[in-house]
Formats: sequence, structure tokens, C-alpha cells
Amino acid sequence: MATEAKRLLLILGDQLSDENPLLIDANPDRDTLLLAEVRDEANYVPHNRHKIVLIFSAMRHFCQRWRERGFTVIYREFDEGVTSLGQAVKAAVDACDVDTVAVTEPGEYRVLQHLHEVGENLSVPLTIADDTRFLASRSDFCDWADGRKSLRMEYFYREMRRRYGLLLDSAGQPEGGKWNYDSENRKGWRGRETIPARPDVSPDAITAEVIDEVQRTFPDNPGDLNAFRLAVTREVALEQFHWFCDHALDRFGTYQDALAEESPWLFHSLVSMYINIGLLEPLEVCRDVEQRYRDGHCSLAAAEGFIRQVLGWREYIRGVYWWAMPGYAEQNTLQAERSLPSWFWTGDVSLRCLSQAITQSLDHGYAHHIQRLMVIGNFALLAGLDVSEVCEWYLAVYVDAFEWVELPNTLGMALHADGGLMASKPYAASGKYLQRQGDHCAACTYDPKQMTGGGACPYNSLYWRFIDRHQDYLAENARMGLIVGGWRKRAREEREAILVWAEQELERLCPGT
Ligand code: FAD
Ligand code: DLZ
Repeated sequence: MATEAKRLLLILGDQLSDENPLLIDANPDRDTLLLAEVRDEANYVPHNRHKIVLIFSAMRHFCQRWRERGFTVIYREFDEGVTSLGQAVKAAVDACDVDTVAVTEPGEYRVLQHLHEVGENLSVPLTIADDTRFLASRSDFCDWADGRKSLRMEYFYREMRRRYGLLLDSAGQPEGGKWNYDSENRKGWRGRETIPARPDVSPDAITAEVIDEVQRTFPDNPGDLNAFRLAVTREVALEQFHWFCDHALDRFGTYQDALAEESPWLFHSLVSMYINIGLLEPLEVCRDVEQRYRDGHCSLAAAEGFIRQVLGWREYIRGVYWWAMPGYAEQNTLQAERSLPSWFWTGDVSLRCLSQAITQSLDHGYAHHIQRLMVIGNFALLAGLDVSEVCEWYLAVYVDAFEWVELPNTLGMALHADGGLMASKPYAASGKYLQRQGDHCAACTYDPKQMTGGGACPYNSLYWRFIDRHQDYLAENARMGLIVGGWRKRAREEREAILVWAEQELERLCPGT
């Protein structure tokens, strides 16, 4: 009988799942695992320290788990000075007797290119397996997207609901008669409900050691590690998710778009980073939430809202990334090139909602969707901040940020730099929207009702500057045409006063080009 090939299995820092296709049929007598904390991955953007601790500590726990299962695991710690994944693979191939190297397809185009190069220079073949942890494969998405005039998420989502049988009634129709309950999920925050306190996760000895190392090695990166409270194992991530289902899910939908002074997370799940690095599986969280609804623990709108984010948005975003890369990263439809102001790295800006969203992003590596899209992203869109610089900032500061998910959300959804491939109109809004969604304005020095003059909310004049600047482009858009028409009908003096004020505010807030 032919002997089976001995494999070196490279597990990347965001592939820490027992469902990793390489591990499904792994055999401790034949296979060696390799995990490596490497300089290139840790330094390609100034990652939030929470993210580095999360990944390194989760990698070390994963290593321990697989060693306990009897596997040989080669683990390279950061202070060994390994520069790249390729260097780690080459050293492991040289050190052990393996016939082949296997890796699951990485989440980022950059890393895929690197692995192809690594494969060309190895003495043994390197194979790249499909990442089966996503619910739509890359080719599923291409089949759906190719030839379509527009890639609206809603239609993709309906197909995914049918395919996975989620929230369907006995006739295979959408539960409750509608596919989407988004209209019930837009309530603003007026501080009238109690937001449950999040349970802390105490760092264990491994995490404490990683925190110490990361404090020393990355002194200038953002992130207040005194507040590190993330799960680093599947068991604890599951506990966190169940806490969300028990205590926040029922109000998740209602306040999904709300902005609250007193809480960075309101009723959000805080599970993106765990799903993205493999501690939780996307299908298991959707099925669990569906069961909560069927058991009467939450409304249909809450369950549908959550499932739409994971089964719909998350899969769709990943599909768009691979479908449109590498050209996608270069797009800049609105020619946004103003330098990112330095307060993006300090939070020291006078707009209350913006300062709060940026500060918590830097300190904790977390902001919820509306903060990312309508507070920070909206400001960057209106101010015309440089697309690459904004994308790099998002990639750096959030614990859940990997390019496959960060780039389409930032470049496409928030900055409209892809010319509306995903969104039917730019997510541009004035201070009125921010006031409706939350209670920051009451604590802010600016007045959302005022357009110009000291004390006027800068989002207002910047909004009209944006409309004016891009009026020819926006007039072509069915959903923006009326707004452009209204702007053009205003008296010339009124428009000029707003534009002069907007320019002055822009120069004050974002000096430079
Ligand atoms: P919840 O609000 O509780 O939502 C539940 C889950 O749905 C999330 O955990 C996530 O897995 C999924 N989800 C929701 N919206 C999206 C979306 N648009 N794309 C992908 N998944 C989604 N998400 C990331 O995981 N990484 C990123 O780097 C990232 N960058 C973003 C940048 C911008 C400009 C915007 C507008 C959104 C970005 N998102 C990103 C999507 C979303 O904001 C986060 O997934 C969410 O805020 C994470 O918090 P949560 O787990 O509490 O999510
Ligand atoms: C994000 C990250 C960091 C900070 N460090 C490592 C690392 O040292 N080793 C590793 O295997 N992966 C790391 N990662 C995750 C990779 O960058 C990730 O695989 C790519 O972002 C592809 O999604």
C-alpha cells in the first residue's frame, strides 16, 4: 500500500477554526501544523494592539489545543524575529521531513500573492485549499454576480436564505411574509432603556503574557490594553455570543442604527472578530439566532436583522472583494484626496459623535456599524478624505479588520469610491440624521439645526458642499436627483454662503490639501 504524503499544514492567524478544511481530515501521525507570529503580518498597518493580542493569544491557545490532541505543532513566537509567512514555511520544510505544504486560501489578496510566490520557491509543492468556512464560495458569488447590472445585496441575501433554509416557513416562503424587516430597525436612541453591562473576560496566563509582549513591542500602536476583554478561545467566544442572545438580541434590531452617549456597543453582538478569525462559525450563529426566534426569545425583526448581517452582508462583502480585486483597491470615483487629519489617531476633534466614535475605535478597536458608516465614514466622504488613507486607517484600528471585509465596506459602502457598485447612493448625511439617531448632539458644542456661523454643526455645510461638488455625478442618480435639484433651486447667495462656510470649516478641521 502506498504511504500517505506527509503534510505541513500552515494555519494563518485568522483561520483558527476546527472547521478549517485542512484540519477536517488531519492525522497526527502524518501531518505537522505550523503557526507563526510574523513581522510582515503584524506590521503591514499599525494594527490596534487589541487586534494583535487577540490574534497572537488565540493562535497560542489554538496551538495548545491541537498539541493536546496529539499533533506536532511548530509554533514561532514573535520575538524569534520571523519576518514573513514564507520564511516560516521554508524553515519548517527544511527542518522536517514533509512531502507537501498545504494552506487554506487566505482572506486577503496580498497574502494570496505572497503564498503563490512562496510556493514557487519551495522544494515541495504548496497547495491552497478553498476556504469552506464561508457560506458562499468565490465561484458561487461570481456565478451570481457575473452579467448583473447591479449587485444589490438584497437579492443575494434571499438566495442565501433559500439555500440554507433560514427563516423560511413550511411553504419555503420567508417567515412572516417579508424577506426584510429593516424598516423596523431604525429607532434612534433617547436613553430610555437600560443597556445591559457586558460580561468581562479576564485574561488568562497566556493572554497576560501576550499583553505584556505587545505593550513592549508595539508601544506606538493604538489600543488601551488595560481594557483588553476579548475572548481568545472558541469556548469563551461562544459564551460571549450566548450572552448576547440572552441579554441583547431582542433589542438588537430596534437599536441597530442608534447612537448612544453612554455605550459604545448598545445591543450589538460584538462577535465579528470571533467569526472573522474562526472562533465562531457564521452558520452556527445564524442557526442559533433562528432558534431563539422559534423559541419565542426574540422578535422576527431582531432575528432577521441579525441573520441578514451575517448570512447576507458578510458573505456578500466577501464575494464583492474577490470578484472585484485587485483593481477594486485602486478605485476613487469621487477623487477624494485630502490628507487624513492627525486627530484620526487621537480622537481629539470637537464634534462629539466623531470624537466619541474615534476614541473608542482607538482605545477598544470597536465601533458599531452606524458609527463606522454614518459618523466616521460619512465625515470622510463629505470632507473628501483620501480613500487609501481612510481605508488604511480602518484596517488598522478595528479588531475585526481584514482587507476582504474592511475594503468593500470602507471604499465601497462608506466612501462610494467604487462608483456605487454596492450602494445605490452615497451614504452622505447632514447633522439632522445624526441628531435623529442618537443623543450625542445634546452633549455637543455644535447645533445640528444651524447651517453656518460659529456653533453650526459642520456635517451640515459639508453635506451641501459635497452635493455641490459632485452635482453632475449625483444628478444622474435616481435617489439623489431630487436633492441636487433642490440645491440648484436655492438662491445663489444662500448657496455661496454655505459653501464659503463649508470651506472655512474644512480648512479648520482638516487643514492641508
Ligand atoms: P453586529 O452589529 O452585532 O452585527 C452582527 C454581525 O453581522 C457582525 O458581527 C458581522 O459579522 C456581521 N456584519 C454586519 N454588517 C456587516 C458588514 N457590513 N460587513 C460584514 N459583516 C457584517 N466588519 C468587519 O468584520 N470587519 C471590518 O473591518 C469592518 N469594517 C467596516 C468598515 C466600515 C466603513 C463599515 C461601514 C462597516 C465595517 N464592518 C466591518 C461591518 C460592521 O460594521 C461590523 O461587522 C460590525 O460593526 C461589528 O460589530 P458587531 O459584531 O457588534 O456587529
Ligand atoms: C492580522 C494578523 C497579524 C497581526 N499577525 C499575524 C501573524 O503573525 N501570523 C499570521 O499567520 N497571521 C497574522 N494576522 C492575520 C493575517 O494577516 C491574515 O491571515 C491575513 O490578514 C489574511 O486574511
